[in-house]
Amino acid sequence: MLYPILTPSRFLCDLSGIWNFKLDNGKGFEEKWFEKPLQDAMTMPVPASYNDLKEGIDFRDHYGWVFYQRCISLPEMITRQRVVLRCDAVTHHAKIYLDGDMVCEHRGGFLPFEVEIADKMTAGEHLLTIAVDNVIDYTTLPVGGKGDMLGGLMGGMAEAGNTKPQNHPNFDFFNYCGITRPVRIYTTPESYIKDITLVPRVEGTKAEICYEIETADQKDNMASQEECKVEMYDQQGNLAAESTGTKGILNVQQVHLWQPLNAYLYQVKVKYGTDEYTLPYGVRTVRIEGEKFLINEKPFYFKGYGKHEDTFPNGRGIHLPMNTKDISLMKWQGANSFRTSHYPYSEEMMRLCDREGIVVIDETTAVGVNLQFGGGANFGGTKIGTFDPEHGVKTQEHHQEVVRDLICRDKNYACVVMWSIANEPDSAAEGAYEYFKPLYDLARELDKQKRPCTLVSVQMAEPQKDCSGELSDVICLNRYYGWYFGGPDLEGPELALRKELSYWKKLGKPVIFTEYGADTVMGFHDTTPVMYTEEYQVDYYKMNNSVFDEFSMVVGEQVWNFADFATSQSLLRVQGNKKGVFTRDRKPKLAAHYFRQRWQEIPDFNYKK
Ligand code: GCB
Repeated sequence: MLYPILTPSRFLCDLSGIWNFKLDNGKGFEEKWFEKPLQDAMTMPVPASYNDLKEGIDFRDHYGWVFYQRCISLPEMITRQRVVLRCDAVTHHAKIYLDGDMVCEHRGGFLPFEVEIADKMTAGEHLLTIAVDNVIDYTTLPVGGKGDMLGGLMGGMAEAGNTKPQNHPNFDFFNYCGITRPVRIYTTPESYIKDITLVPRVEGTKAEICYEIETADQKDNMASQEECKVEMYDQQGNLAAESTGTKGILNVQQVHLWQPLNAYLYQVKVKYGTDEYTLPYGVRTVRIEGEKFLINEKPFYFKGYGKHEDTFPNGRGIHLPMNTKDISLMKWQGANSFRTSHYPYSEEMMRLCDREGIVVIDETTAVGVNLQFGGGANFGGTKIGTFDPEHGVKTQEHHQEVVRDLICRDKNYACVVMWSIANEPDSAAEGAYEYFKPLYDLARELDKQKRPCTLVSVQMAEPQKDCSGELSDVICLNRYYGWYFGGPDLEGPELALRKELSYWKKLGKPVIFTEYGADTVMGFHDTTPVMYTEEYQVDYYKMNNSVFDEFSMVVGEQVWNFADFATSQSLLRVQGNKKGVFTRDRKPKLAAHYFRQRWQEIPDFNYKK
């Protein structure tokens, strides 16, 4: 799916701004709020999560639907083209109405969707309503507990007589929702470029970029026979390669590779009939060889983070300045990568990483596929077999949709070097292999670049039983030796970590630590490093890192988390998760300086011999 841009053939209009907004009181659909202007509406910015923007727990924790509304109109000359309304992310379930008619419905809160609206955009003003639902359950990704589920603090409240319907996130981040990324209208000619797929092959100084252009002709709804021209320009604006036809090869003679922290982007200009589209594109290769993760044929070492899209008061709403700041802080430390834990990040962030040379492990929304233990802070969930056909999750079909849509959206980014199919699923449970095998197969079939695939394994899965061992190209481990497991002792956990790594070593695959961390409250200090102090966090990391350094197959360390972030309330969370190496407003804890020193000494390539 192409990112919407302004080109000589395409108009683009951003609908960001202050919209009208109303929480559903249970009557929104019955009274057809989408047919007329919302009564007693509040103001609400788009894009943003709404939760932290007005006061009160009933607002923040609202369960169910909300309605966003505004008027739109288009100049007549624009409506002679194909007109598309595109939402980049609506969390988690959207129904879109134009003048009271539903034009589109979409499930899943972190990937884009679009609908053609030209026939509705007659002269004059039109009422656009987007109804958004935040309910999560056994059918959604991320997974939520069932309405009647007890467990954790929320369970305690239910037991104490609170029967109000509420979400029970089976994951450790606040269930922010709303229209969190831009809503845009764009146009194309009737015959248009629908999609572009680029696959690099590099041989010495030469590169062959295999391309495929999907086109469509609005009139007969089939691929038409307009001429297709593809040109590739280097950063100086010189033509580096060209070809014609919807399928072919771009031959680049002296290729300038995209390198981690040293990005280089070509501009691939596609012309099809009267339509034009330009795609920034980095040429690089990715491959696994034995224990090594090769980028451009050199063994790469991942230094960086698991992150969140989480800021105050935007919630999960897109925050361009913070994206820029985060990458700047990572570079200040010598970090080179992050994982989009636990959902696909905005396309603006992906494009930024392509420009900044930040390496990305790209994750789906599959978090909480683990009914046995609950995600992160949500311990104490009901014991149900995760993949139990009757009582377990019902996410398989939607999971496939998410894998498909993620790869469709992100397949051309040079920054994306691996797909993460899920975070901490119950991957050692009965039925896990049967659940995950088709998802790996699908990802491998859809990604023409054949990037490695992984799932991020939880510590509670016994390594020998974890289906990741067989299915993943790279073993990704979330481990909390010295925090949830053994803390505050660091000696026993050190032995246990070494023992576990000796097992993984036998598989002969690369291993990346995709999470390890300790909650640390900024400003807590002590001469004896006790838990929650900044000193303990540093000691915790020193212990873990020293063990990683002993193992040649450990090819990366991604700390949990880059910054403190908001979560559901629970006894284990002090105004959120405090495992950040930076605070939520991006001030460094002691550990940030420690990692700055360590990572500046670790080269991006050839760290492990
Ligand atoms: C995990 C989860 C992450 C949590 C983290 C924690 O394993 O993947 O979402 O936030 O642990 O801090 O407990």
